[in-house]
Amino acid sequence: MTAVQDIVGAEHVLTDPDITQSFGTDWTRAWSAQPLAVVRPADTDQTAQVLMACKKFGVPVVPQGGNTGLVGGGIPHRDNEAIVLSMTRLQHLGTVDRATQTVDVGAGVSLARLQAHASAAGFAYAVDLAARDSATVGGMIATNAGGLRVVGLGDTRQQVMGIEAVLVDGSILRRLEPLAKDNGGYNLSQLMTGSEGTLGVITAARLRLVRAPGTQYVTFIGLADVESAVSLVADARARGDLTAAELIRSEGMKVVRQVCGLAQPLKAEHRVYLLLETAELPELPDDVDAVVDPRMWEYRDRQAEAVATLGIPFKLDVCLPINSIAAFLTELDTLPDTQGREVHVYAHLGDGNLHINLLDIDVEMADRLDEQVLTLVARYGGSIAAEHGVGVHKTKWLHLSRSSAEIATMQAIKDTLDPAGLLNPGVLLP
Ligand code: FAD
Ligand code: 2HG
Ligand code: ZN
Repeated sequence: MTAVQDIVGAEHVLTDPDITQSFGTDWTRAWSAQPLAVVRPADTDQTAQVLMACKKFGVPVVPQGGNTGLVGGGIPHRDNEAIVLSMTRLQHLGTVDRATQTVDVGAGVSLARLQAHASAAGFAYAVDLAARDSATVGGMIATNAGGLRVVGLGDTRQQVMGIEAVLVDGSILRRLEPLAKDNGGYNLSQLMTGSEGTLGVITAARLRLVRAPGTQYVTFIGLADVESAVSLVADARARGDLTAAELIRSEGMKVVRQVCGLAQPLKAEHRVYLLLETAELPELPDDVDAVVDPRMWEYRDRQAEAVATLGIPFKLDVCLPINSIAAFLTELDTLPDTQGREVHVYAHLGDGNLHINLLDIDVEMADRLDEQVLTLVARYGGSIAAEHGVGVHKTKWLHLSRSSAEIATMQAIKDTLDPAGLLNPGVLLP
């Protein structure tokens, strides 16, 4: 540890188990292991030196941002085996470049800080998610975070113009210039995007900004079934001003109201609730139970928090062709291990992205649920990892969404960039 203390300063190498424990436990509390130490570099050069020291001594490294990931990818997996490389000190926020509508940002900047910075310059950052106060730019790029506005503005990958990342041997890949065209070979920034800390450590990024939104209408609609919600999303899409289309099932509505003390927002209770964010008021049938109010976002934003208050949630994050969602949900509710249980489903419906949460699930049942639900997803032509990544949770199931040729290619890239397998071992690849 002395070698690393000499690089970052003793005060930035945390070894007291009472302090490091929280860095070794994920947001859901489903995964936990004691880090060897938590190392907090101040900048790119220190990150490179720490990685070189870890390579020299053969110590595995788990890059970590805000530790809000939901697939166990940002914490060690065995006690006292790996260091956590906490990137939150990289807080650089460049001046917004108005001519290119871009900004360069340190990996440790939180989403909320980035959004405030963009807004102060008259722009917006396209990606938004409920963990905005803690999730970092580095973590969002590493997971290719999606969130609430993908249907209108795209995912993180679509905002990344270039990144700076450090490889395990300490070499630095830097592509931070605001160039709209730059076809010099493979796009290594996009290779790092979504690599979940397995190929390199992201230290900074050049991100696209979008125009600040004008008036947005948030319409919250109670519906009898998912088919009606999908049909309203299609109508809103066709008008071309849809920026968000989110769904909550009745179980989630009940829990968020109970846990967060929120009022019943509509005249009656419904099986399904749809939130549409649009620039013009959407056209709805006359007799529909709906309200137009930006505060309706809270019912959707607080779903994860509400369900986690009731216990350690079992989570799956999957993507389906949107027209298959109603049929998929009918089958989901009748699987051997979901039948008779409350299955909490909330969704970025516009993207076909469902979040499935169940409570009181032990390890064996979790394994059976993984198999039953993810096999069903594959049968519908969906993705087993929509926006949270593969992490440690889904490595075993990657073959359901990727061919053996694709997995072998990914493994070859991993072996080339990290031959000793020191970066985030056990994550993403089986
Ligand atoms: P961490 O959790 O610290 O790490 C996540 C992964 O990235 C790990 O594999 C880690 O090793 C790697 N990593 C972190 N930093 C770096 C770095 N600098 N270089 C290389 N690798 C790195 N996600 C969505 O996509 N959409 C949502 O709507 C959404 N909503 C959420 C709501 C709540 C309440 C919570 C708790 C989480 C939500 N998430 C959502 C999941 C999570 O916020 C995202 O995955 C986010 O991108 C993680 O960022 P982080 O900084 O916390 O990363
Ligand atoms: C959301 O969209 C997040 O609310 C969290 O991605 C998903 O809690 C979850 O399963
Ligand atoms: Zn989500």
